[in-house]
Amino acid sequence: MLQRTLDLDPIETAEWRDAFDSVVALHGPERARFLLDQLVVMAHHSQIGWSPELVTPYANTIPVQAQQPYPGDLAIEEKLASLMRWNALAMVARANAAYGELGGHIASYASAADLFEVGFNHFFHGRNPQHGGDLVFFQPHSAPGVYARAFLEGRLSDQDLAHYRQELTAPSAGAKGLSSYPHPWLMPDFWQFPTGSMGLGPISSIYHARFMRYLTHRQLQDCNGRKVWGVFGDGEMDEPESMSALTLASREKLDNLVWVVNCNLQRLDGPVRGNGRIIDELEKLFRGAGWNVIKLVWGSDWDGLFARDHSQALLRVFANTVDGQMQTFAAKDGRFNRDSFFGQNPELAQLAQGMTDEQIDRLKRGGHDLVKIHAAYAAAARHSGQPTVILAHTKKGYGMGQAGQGKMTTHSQKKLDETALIAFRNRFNLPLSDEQATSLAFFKPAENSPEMQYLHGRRAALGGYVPQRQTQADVLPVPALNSYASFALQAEHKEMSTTMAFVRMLGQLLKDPVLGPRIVPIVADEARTFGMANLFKQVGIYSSVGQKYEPEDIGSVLSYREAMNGQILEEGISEAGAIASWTAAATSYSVHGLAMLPFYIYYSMFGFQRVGDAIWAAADQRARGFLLGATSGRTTLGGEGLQHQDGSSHLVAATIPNCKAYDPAFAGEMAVIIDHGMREMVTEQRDVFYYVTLMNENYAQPNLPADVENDILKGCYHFQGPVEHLPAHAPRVSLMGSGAILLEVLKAADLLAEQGIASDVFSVTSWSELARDGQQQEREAMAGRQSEVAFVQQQLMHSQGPIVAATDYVRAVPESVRAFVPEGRRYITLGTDGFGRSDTRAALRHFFEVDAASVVNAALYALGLPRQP
Ligand SMILES: Cc1ncc(C[n+]2csc(CCOP(=O)(O)OP(=O)(O)O)c2C)c(N)n1
Repeated sequence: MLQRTLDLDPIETAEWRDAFDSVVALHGPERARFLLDQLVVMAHHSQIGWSPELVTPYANTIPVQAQQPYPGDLAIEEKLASLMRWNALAMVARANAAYGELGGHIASYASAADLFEVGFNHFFHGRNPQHGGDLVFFQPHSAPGVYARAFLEGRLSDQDLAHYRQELTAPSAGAKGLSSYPHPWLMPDFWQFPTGSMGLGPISSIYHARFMRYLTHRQLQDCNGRKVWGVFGDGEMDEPESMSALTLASREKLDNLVWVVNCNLQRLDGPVRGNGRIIDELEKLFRGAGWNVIKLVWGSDWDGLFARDHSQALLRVFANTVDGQMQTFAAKDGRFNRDSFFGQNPELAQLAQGMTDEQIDRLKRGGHDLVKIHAAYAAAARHSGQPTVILAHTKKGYGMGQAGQGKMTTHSQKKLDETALIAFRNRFNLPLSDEQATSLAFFKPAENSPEMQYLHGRRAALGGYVPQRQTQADVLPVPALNSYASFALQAEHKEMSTTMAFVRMLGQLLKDPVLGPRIVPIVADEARTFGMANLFKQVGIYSSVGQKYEPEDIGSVLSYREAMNGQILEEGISEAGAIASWTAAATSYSVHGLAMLPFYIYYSMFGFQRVGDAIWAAADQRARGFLLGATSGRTTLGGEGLQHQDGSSHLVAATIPNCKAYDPAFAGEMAVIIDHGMREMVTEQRDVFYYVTLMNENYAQPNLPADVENDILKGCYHFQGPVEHLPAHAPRVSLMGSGAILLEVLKAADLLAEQGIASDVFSVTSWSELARDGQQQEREAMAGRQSEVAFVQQQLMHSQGPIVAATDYVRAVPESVRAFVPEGRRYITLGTDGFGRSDTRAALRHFFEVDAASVVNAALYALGLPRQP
């Protein structure tokens, strides 16, 4: 095949080029685009195997003539940006001078400062009664820059800055400790979105933007005019989560979403694409995914060079310069760049002729030029019908000079020597004496200075300070439990699974006139698995375009119904997407001041195990909502085998401080838990979320015994005592069971009774709540404060003999309460450690030794009685 670059007939080529040039000159770009589109159609028709390249030259997307005049005071903004840079640097360097172990980053914010500042001065809206506020996701390790700004804004004191990364010691100095990265859990009035785990910020921003559309389309809150901005790293784009929802954003036409990818070409260890060009790669990726791409490559001082470069020598050289080389140019001085970059050919050398080495050194990349940044942001903010990504070319460690700019090691640089500090001061014209610079003094101009007035004025014009986390939301009443769950409370031994019971309850709750509309059912392509298909018809599946087709099953009662005001979020096969979606809904109370109540139901194995880090981030973001781990347990989901059978989610759930995890056996227990959770989250407005496991095993559901509600919530209740006909002196055991394995425990109690052994059966609804209570009481006691007997101990005290605890989870789950069982009583745990596999439930329970026979065996062993054949 011939190379596309081989020109077989240069004269013919020149004619085509001239023709095209004259079209642009005479009829303008619109006509030129039209003709090109026509040619593309022809090329497709003729099947010549050609399509246009997705990548454009290494130059700014926005031509100089399309730039609007800068609406701000450039001189003041430059000064302010320099102050932010300084205070951010001083904060990190001071913390590390005092305690070398604290860590922190200087170079990332140094590259992102101007990108942040243009946003703060001109684009990021604060929330106030007139404007719902923009959502801004900040690159985590650039947090010092955001603190530096809040310091000038008067929202943080110099003492706070002096306690960067010292959250524990700060209060004793009357200061607020500043968290390493954006953590709403640690700074609940400040940060809105946790971004510290790379990749989660990007995907989360997409789902937050989509959720705003959902709120608007469902007429719950008008989010028009509000934007989601995200500043992310080019290295961060490697994370699968960063990329995984790009097409959702374009499919949903999320023009309320703008990403700024800070392309400083470096990550932690070295270049992002040393042997390639990350900007080209991302341009292709985003364009292919349907985004509007704005390349912000070169600063204004390059405009003149490009204008004089008639032979396009610059673009040709850029096309052959890989990022590793570009980084070297960033790290070296003007002299080097004159020789090595402009020295590459005579045309370039001529372009550089009129410039001093200093001027060459100061040639800005696009992401450091306020004017160019503004032009890109303005174009992004105006753009409609697509999300926008701005690929901003910067230098990592910008302005750190020999100490760090473009250096391989710059990411982790936390200290600068005196010479470097003075050089930095000089580089940014900072109003600091040598002494102030070398002692890393924070600097804040006088309140009445033009800079400070400008700073406050800009934020006032944009509606308030950013970031700022608010928590006021309407209190939602929860209907009486009996009104929607009496079938579960008084189940009269009807056979059903807890999943069926949950779905029935959800269907009822959705009908509640107040709470119903606030419920957000979320699935990742498993609604039918969980018997939720009836909800398709009842509340509809959310679609931003309604339903443009006649569903195949239109005649059926359960027909597939998509609607613009549909309530269910059907996220397709993306657990990462579904959990991001859940997080957006679960934090709506704070981000939008509108309490929503999401129920995300999924295969429990694909929760904590698959997207555990995203759940951790949701916890940090103070999510309120329900995660329903359906088809849970290692043996309850018989046929599905090793990768589906979950024996561990409760172990992980227990490690999340604001997650309350329950493994109820019966529909009535589950109803009590859901009811209480709803009250805790939307009525009392506590920052907790619930994880409840559900089973697909059908069995007879008993009536809920009287007065056990509180015990269910605390984690365990006495379900039944010994059968009456046994003599008083019969040997006794206590049996504890949770989830589906409680039924095995109950069978074991019958088998033991046949052997003359009396047992008390406890239904354990939450091992983690029991363990937490025990640990809490122990801590109180050790601190010499008033404490109570651990709740699990109190419950067990009314029984006698050894204790056998069995679950469908790994043994570590029931082991978590070992320390709190009454003294002197043997405690044996049975669990499902090991890989799952496929077989019947009975076979699996036998294999994992959690069936009734195994419980009996354990009880006999604990009693010192011979094993029955
Ligand atoms: C999931 C995850 N992995 C690794 C890290 C550690 N980490 C923090 S910043 C960073 C490099 C970031 O590079 P880039 O995104 O290019 O941003 P830059 O600092 O260069 O602007 C790494 C690896 C992290 N925070 N999260």
